Amino acid sequence: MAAPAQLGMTPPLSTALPTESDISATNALIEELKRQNNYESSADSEKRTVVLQSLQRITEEFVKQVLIAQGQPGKIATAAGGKIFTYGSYRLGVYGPGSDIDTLVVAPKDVTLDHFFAYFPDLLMKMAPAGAITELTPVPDSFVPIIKFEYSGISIDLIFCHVQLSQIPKDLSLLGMDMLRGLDEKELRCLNGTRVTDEILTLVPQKAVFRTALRGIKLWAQRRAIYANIMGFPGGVAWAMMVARVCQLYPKAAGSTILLKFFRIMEKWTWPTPVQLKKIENGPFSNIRTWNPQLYHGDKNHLMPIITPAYPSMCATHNITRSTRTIIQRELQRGGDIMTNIMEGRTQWKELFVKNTFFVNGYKYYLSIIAASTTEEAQLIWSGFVESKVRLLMGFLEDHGSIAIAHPFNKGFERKHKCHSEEEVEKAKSCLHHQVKDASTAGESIQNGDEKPNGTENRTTVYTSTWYIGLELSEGAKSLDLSYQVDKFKHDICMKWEKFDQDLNAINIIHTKNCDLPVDVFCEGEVKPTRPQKKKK
Ligand code: 3AT
Ligand code: MN
Ligand code: MN
Repeated sequence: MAAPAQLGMTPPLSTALPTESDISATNALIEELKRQNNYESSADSEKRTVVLQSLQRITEEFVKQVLIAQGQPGKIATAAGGKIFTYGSYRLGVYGPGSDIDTLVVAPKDVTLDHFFAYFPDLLMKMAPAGAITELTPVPDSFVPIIKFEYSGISIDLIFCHVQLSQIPKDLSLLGMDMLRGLDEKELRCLNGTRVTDEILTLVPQKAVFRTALRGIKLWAQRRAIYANIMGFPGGVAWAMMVARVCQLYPKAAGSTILLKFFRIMEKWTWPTPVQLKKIENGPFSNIRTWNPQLYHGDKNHLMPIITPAYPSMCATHNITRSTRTIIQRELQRGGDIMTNIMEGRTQWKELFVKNTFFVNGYKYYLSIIAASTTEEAQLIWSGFVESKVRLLMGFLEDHGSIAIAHPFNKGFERKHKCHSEEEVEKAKSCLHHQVKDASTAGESIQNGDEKPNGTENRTTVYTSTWYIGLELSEGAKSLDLSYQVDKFKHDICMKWEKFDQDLNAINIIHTKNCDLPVDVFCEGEVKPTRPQKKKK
């Protein structure tokens, strides 16, 4: 039998087959992942298949209706077809019970994005079983225009792209470059998710091994709070590419071995050498740029570049900062040490997945970044904007002489506050100390289910989202005056936003000592830091 073609830009480091103990460690990993509720039941997976079949039928009907409205004969409109593709964790085969299905609708050339938003929501409501579609939210103006909804309780992220074909064959493939012809940058972005996931899968030697290892890495990264592209950590695609690269280097290895090698290789990686799964391709399109640190100054600044394989190759980790790189490297080291112990039988998998201690035993000082609005709709947009800018504040903080590390928590916290007077509204927006101390000074925090519509009893609800940055001070740091950085972020970035509305939105940044952290950032069983006892004189 001919040796399989080499996957990856360098030959494997080892083609050794797994030993018995590698296999039993892998089985133990799968058992632990099951205990941690990482796999979905086959009945629930079957439900996903049914939903996707329905979305395929709705897509075909959508294309047909648009073309008929354009005056095409019914026969041609019906034959034009349309096809759905998936990307994200569903496509990679590493989804769990709570995962969404990231889905792309591909239509023929005469069907446009405007048609997608004009027709698809109505068709969903008409063609899906009664009551199956809920929380339907079209977001046409986002970076990637999207229709979000739940279908039979499964979250769907639906995006759209057309290609330069008048008929979509049932076996259409988006690999290669043929389908990129005539697309603008925005359209390319929509095809990109599917193209990247499909290509990653073709570049790993054993898909099942890759999936098991990636499930392990994703769970580890989530528990350690280093999973979130928007906050300066790798996202799902970046973690997948790192694992895929290790799979290429150990093509015959079992999942447990991949995890051990993952930590050892990534910990010692000589950044900014990029992680890439194949050579970067150049395409025939002069208007499309691919990642190239020799050519582009911006690309040279990437600290831990992980490059997507599908043309046009891009850096999936351009958000990583000096601080988050340090945090990631510490976690890789911790993970590597635990992995060695697991493989040598000295500890168990669950130790790798122990939750982070960002709040419990993290920092003495935190910054709380609070975005607030007086309506839920306004807050959705405002908090999304502020979240996408938190990394800029991290950059300002990193440039401050007294700060060694500005460590963001990977998720924001959403809260609601009932206010009984204008004064309380202002307080809830501007000073959130009441979360910690006295609820009555700036509106009560609303518990789930305790909500009354605005207006009753003269109440206003204030919606807030808060992100936390832990501050590690430089050696010998004395002053922690961050007013310049904070003001620049507030006034020059957040409040300069073209949609900023003084009557609806507010932004505030406050210093928070560990003992002043609100209780809801702690989970059951976690002990909140307490105020040090005052020394008696
Ligand atoms: P889950 O199992 O769904 O939690 P996932 O890896 O599928 O994990 P997402 O559904 O959040 O994660 O994202 C799937 C892909 O969608 C990843 C990325 O290519 C794209 N994506 C997600 N969020 C954004 C965003 N804000 N902007 C651009 N692309 C995004
Ligand atoms: Mn997803
Ligand atoms: Mn998604």
